[in-house]
Amino acid sequence: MNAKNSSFLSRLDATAKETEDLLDRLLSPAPAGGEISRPARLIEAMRYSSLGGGKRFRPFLVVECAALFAVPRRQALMAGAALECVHCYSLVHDDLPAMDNDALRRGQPTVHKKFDEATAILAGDGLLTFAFDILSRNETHPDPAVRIRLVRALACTAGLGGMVGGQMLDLAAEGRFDGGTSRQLGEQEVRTLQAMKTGALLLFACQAGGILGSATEPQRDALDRYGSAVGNAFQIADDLLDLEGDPALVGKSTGKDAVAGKATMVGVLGTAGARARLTQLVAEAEEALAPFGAEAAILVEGARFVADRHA
Ligand code: GRG
Repeated sequence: MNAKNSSFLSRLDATAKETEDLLDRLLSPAPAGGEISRPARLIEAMRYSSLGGGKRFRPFLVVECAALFAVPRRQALMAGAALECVHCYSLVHDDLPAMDNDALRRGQPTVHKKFDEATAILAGDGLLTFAFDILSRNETHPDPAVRIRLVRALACTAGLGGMVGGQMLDLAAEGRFDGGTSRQLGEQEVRTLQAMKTGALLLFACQAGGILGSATEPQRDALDRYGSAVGNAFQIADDLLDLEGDPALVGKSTGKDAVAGKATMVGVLGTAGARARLTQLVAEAEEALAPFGAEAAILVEGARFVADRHA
């Protein structure tokens, strides 16, 4: 590990710890203002789904993009915590028997295995809606117009035209609604599917920094280009991990994409082609950040981390 890499990892780790502490506070068993009660089994499952694991790379992106505009860290952490709630919900629902049917996540039993299926569905629903509660709080930003922009951007990112839509395309490509016959997608179709299913949340992380910091249009464009490249790279790295990763390091079962007939960039470009695309995406990410100069060095490291990750 070189010095640059170790300083990146310590900043990632610092954001992960702060996000963990914040989620621990926000998801306390006591009801918050406006709530009637927090049922013990539900809050336990929501805490199990969202605490004690995960790289917290999405909150890291929010915090570091927001830092380009000198946004107070506590505000960026709130937006990062909201995004992490959506991410954790997606993992809980993705692991369900009706979706990917996984028994292991982050090296632990998945939520429906640890609790039961109904509780896992409700824990996911609870985390998704809680994300919007977090974004709407004064602590996230004192200006309600900024909070509304965050809420709308996250809703578009997570829903029909973003992650949920991407998951639908993914299941359709597997042949779920077509008698089990998987369909070979072309490169552009796989790109669209992946940009929606995985890329959208990573792109939102970068956009959120700009929204919190009232970025100018050219600055927003730069963050969009960086976020798209990182989102794209993240999924390709994930596809490679599914093919070649060590389940003990990845914390979940691997080798499932080929069995399920999933549409992946590795399937379209081959392993060498996918690796070449990763290198190109890291270069695109770096180039997009050029207007921010040295201030954005940590985000360049972030793009490299995504491409090289082993877990
Ligand atoms: C079920 C609505 C719904 C959506 C599911 C995100 C998603 C859509 C499915 C997850 C499937 C998957 C493994 C996609 C690859 C990208 C991804 C989200 C990997 C896991 O993210 P990490 O590596 O996880 O950031 P940690 O554990 O570090 O938080």
